[in-house]
Amino acid sequence: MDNDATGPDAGEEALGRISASADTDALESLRVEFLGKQGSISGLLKTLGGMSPEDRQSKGPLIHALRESVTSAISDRKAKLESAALEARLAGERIDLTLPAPQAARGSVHPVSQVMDELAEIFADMGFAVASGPEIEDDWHNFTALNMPESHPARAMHDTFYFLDRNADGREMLLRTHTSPVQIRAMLAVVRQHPEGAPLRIIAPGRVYRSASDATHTPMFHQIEGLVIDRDIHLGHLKWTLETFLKAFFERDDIVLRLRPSYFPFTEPSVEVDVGYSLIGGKRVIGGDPYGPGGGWMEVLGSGMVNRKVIAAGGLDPDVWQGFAFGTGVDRLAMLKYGMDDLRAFFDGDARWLSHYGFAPLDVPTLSGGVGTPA
Ligand code: 2NL
Repeated sequence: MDNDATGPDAGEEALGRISASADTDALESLRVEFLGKQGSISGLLKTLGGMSPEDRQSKGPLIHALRESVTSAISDRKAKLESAALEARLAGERIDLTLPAPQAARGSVHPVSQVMDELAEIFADMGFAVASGPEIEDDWHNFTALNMPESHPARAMHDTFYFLDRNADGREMLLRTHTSPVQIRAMLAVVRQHPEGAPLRIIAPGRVYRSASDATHTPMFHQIEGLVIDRDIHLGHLKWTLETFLKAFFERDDIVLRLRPSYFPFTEPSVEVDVGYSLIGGKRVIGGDPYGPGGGWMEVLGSGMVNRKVIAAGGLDPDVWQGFAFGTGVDRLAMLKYGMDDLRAFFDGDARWLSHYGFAPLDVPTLSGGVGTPA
């Protein structure tokens, strides 16, 4: 047997074919051809067994060296082909950072939520806590405790949604028509916690329900009420509190209030609070001179000194404790501050309305951006 299979030519040819292999598949067939079970170099290794000791001594090292050089040539080529494939992939998949980023869908905060946050912030600065309570109420908390006994004409004026069944105490159940029951519950809760039962400073914002539906009334709307109970509280405290609140909310110092006598069953005396408006660019804007051209008064709040009967219903002695209370519509406040003209659109759930009037999700409830804010 001649030594062409192990000679320099055979080795060179194998190494040349390996370095010329175009891809890993071609390389793998070469590996099988040379080093596989039936491979040519494996065949040479097998011939060693049948050789004379002299032949084995002279050819053995050559055959082993050939196997080694082919093995390492294959693994070198394999690494090269793989890194070339990776380079090609990276070149093909390169990201163009100059392309415009895809638009991420962004939610926005509903103006009612924004205004509720603003109100909580303003009243927190004046020492008020936020109270909440059930939207499904009984007629005692919603009416009776507020000096509206059964068959009181004011009950009929509320267009109440009633449930068919009464509760375990035999009370009629209803959707609360105002947030006043929250304040009754807050008074009773404080009385349970402290023998004194007061003082108390709370606001109660939330959803309320009345069976009315037209351009300016939706069956569900939002109200905020405030209640202060302490010793020696009088109308002056009420006026200062509302004036401070309205100036902060509408972000103007030139806000004037007009208090008119009124009637609510739960307050005595009761006052309706008007605020002066003026014209900016043909639009009515809160603040400015109500007696100037196009100016006037707009009713924004109802309020009064808490009726003695309501103080007593809250578990307090009306000879010791006095208080004032007020209430207004959150939706209407939002319309006045941010310039919407149709209440119904508030609750249509039309995303286009939200993108027009909504607020960025991460906007803190800073008090800025109302239509009346001078540029
Ligand atoms: C309005 C008027 C008002 C109150 C609400 C109240 C609550 C308690 C005791 C006494 Cl617990 N009063 N709330 C007082 C006066 C007016 O709301 O026009 N609301 C939209």
